[in-house]
Amino acid sequence: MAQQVIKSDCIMCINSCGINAYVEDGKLVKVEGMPEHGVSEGYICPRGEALVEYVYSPDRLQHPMQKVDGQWQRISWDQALDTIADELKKIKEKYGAKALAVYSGSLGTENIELAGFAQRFRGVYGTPNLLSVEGNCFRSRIMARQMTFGGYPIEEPWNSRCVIIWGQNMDNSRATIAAKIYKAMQKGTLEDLIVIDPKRIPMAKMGTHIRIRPGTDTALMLAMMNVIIGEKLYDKEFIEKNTIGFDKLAEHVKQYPPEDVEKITWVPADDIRKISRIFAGRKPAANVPGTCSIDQHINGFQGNRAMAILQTITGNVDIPGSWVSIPFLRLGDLRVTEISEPIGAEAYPLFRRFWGRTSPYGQQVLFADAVLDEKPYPLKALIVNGGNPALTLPDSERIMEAMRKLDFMVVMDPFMTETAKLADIVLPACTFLEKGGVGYVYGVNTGIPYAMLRKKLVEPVGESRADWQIWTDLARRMGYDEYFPWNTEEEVVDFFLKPSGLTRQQLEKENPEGKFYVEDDKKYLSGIYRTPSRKIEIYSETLLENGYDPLPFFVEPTQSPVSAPELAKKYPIILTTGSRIPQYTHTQLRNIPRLRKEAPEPLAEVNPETATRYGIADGDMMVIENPKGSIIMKAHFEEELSAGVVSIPHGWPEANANLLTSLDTRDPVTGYTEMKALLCRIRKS
Ligand SMILES: Nc1nc2c(c(=O)[nH]1)N[C@H]1C(S)=C(S)[C@@H](COP(=O)(O)OP(=O)(O)OC[C@H]3O[C@@H](n4cnc5c(=O)[nH]c(N)nc54)[C@H](O)[C@@H]3O)O[C@H]1N2
Ligand SMILES: Nc1nc2c(c(=O)[nH]1)N[C@H]1C(S)=C(S)[C@@H](COP(=O)(O)OP(=O)(O)OC[C@H]3O[C@@H](n4cnc5c(=O)[nH]c(N)nc54)[C@H](O)[C@@H]3O)O[C@H]1N2
Ligand code: SF4
Ligand SMILES: [Mo]
Repeated sequence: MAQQVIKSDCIMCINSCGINAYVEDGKLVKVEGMPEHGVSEGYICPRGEALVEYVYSPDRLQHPMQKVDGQWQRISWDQALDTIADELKKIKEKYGAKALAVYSGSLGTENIELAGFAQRFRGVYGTPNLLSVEGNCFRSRIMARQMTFGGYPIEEPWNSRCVIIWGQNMDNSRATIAAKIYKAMQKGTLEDLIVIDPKRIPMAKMGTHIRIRPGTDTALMLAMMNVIIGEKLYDKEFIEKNTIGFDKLAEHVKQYPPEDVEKITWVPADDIRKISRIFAGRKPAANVPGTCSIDQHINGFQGNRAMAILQTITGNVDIPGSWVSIPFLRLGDLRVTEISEPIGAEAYPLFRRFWGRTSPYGQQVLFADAVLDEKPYPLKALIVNGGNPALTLPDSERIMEAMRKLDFMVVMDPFMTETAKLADIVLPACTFLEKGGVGYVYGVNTGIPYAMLRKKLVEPVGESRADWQIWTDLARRMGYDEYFPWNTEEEVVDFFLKPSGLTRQQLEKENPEGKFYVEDDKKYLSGIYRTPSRKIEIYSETLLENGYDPLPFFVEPTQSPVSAPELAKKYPIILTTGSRIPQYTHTQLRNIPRLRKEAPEPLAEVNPETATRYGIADGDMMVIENPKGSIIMKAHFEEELSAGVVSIPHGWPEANANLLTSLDTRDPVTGYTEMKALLCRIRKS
């Protein structure tokens, strides 16, 4: 039997680990970590190991399907694409192009081809409504850093002497960075690791654990600045040379003395002083925020701003091991100029653009308002490409109600997801293992962008097709041929690689394992701040002009014992959602037997003392309810989690965390909703 070992990458999550794929007679038989990969260095997680079962899952969609009188019927690709093209033309004629929304899920971050073609299509069709997970994940931090530094410096904890991790269980969610941090600890270059988390996660056991009340990180950051400025531990020279607004900050943070902030955060004042002194005293140092756990709060944007400023006043900017500016991999751009404004542009103008820089996204959390209440204008049709928003957006009931009301809905996915079930037409997309592409590990994971060729390992299962192919075929039926000239995967890859200076041939022959985009010693960009003042803007006139606070401040979560004491009497437990486990990515992979065996059901983590108070034993089925709704999960005793807190995973259809979250309370700058600090009550089921 002819066995080949093919070097490719895994994009089940943002780590984009290198894989050695074993292919025998055209079948994928085994997947291992790739030791030569510059970033993952052989690491692979349980999801990566399960890729054979994933690609050949009996649940894969085999052919296009259309819902007729509530029943799914098999149709041909021609029928499917003709119908979609007809419907989209009708929508455009009747309501205008912006009545269509295209939704691209977390896959859109890792899968450049998918994101690029979705953007191309919606641009040519003429709708500004590209909706994406960036409406509740990551863009908040990008915006906050851009607004402070004029660009997006990334943290480089593996080169730091001191690292503070704010709400990230890296062992489960960012394992390749965790590995680099552990290495730095072993070498002794990383002297102090501080973990801010309501749970004493494994990494916290290797350093200083700060047990925080969920939703209060911003208060802690402000108190740290109070200490650092009060004790004159800041970097005076750096501040004078590079920043504006420090004096105003110094005055502002006087409102946050450690003794007061202890009451807000549950962190003892002495601990606040201690970590402030350590952080200010060990240069280079880096704050590392969880990928979404600082974002998904009522004031998450200001939390991200506070973090950027804390980083700045200690002079930890643009030196190795701090927050540094690095190049991005330059890739072919498929965007088409937009002619109208998406939903959210009015309510969250800075989320859409500032300083003339426009984001491609509408605000997804307004999707249901647009469909159900026609605010700010009606959305009538939806194409979902690589996401499962029926389960992953807040308030699933309202989201599903909106999806049911649409005139027309299409889902492209390898599986019949909860979202696909609500569609009119489902198109079988093949997985990343069945198509070629550009593998791109962002510099945020490595310090230097890393590129490789993603190989087509096997032929697409059933009639499934690559996303680029689906978009291209549809576009040509709509008469958009000139915008979609690509005929082969190779042409698509060449298009994306062209501006990078890398070539397909080079990545195929010389560097099948991939390569760093630039040399290590050439990666740092100089400290030029492209803000209006050309300085780091501690005090932001841009925020002020737009009606926001120019300096970060703390806001209590909407549901908290402090902001809503009456509610807290009925719902006395703090609820945080969405902690990652290694077996699953969001809603995906629950149907893969080997992963399901490892993590058979959703577990609600609860401190034993808290559970016992409510008559709940370890392993009991437990009702978790709040004003939004009620779900049932198995109680899992977790000594390391703070008393009074319940932590639940998201992505389980049978116990959907987003029946407990709301679309209504939103960060005033970004529109992000609250997922990490809510209230609930618990009882035995
Ligand atoms: N295995 C796996 N990995 C993934 C994903 C996945 O689905 N599965 N998803 C990817 C994506 S899209 C994202 S956004 C990231 C998410 O990554 P992160 O946002 O970094 O999430 P986690 O690593 O799960 O860590 C969350 C931690 O925050 C703590 N926490 C909860 N609330 C608060 C709070 O208010 N303050 C503080 N300080 N801590 C809090 C929790 O106890 C938990 O330890 O993971 C990525 N990686
Ligand atoms: N309560 C709560 N909710 C949350 C979070 C939380 O912490 N708490 N986290 C939020 C965050 S940070 C994020 S990023 C979102 C993620 O939200 P989503 O992106 O909606 O979640 P996924 O389940 O990853 O959906 C990806 C879909 O793409 C499909 N897919 C896989 N490969 C391909 C492909 O090649 N082509 C196509 N067309 N489809 C493909 C998968 O089968 C899956 O259905 O969830 C958010 N939801
Ligand atoms: S951590 Fe796991 S799922 Fe994520 S890219 Fe690596 S192997 Fe794939
Ligand atoms: Mo995310």
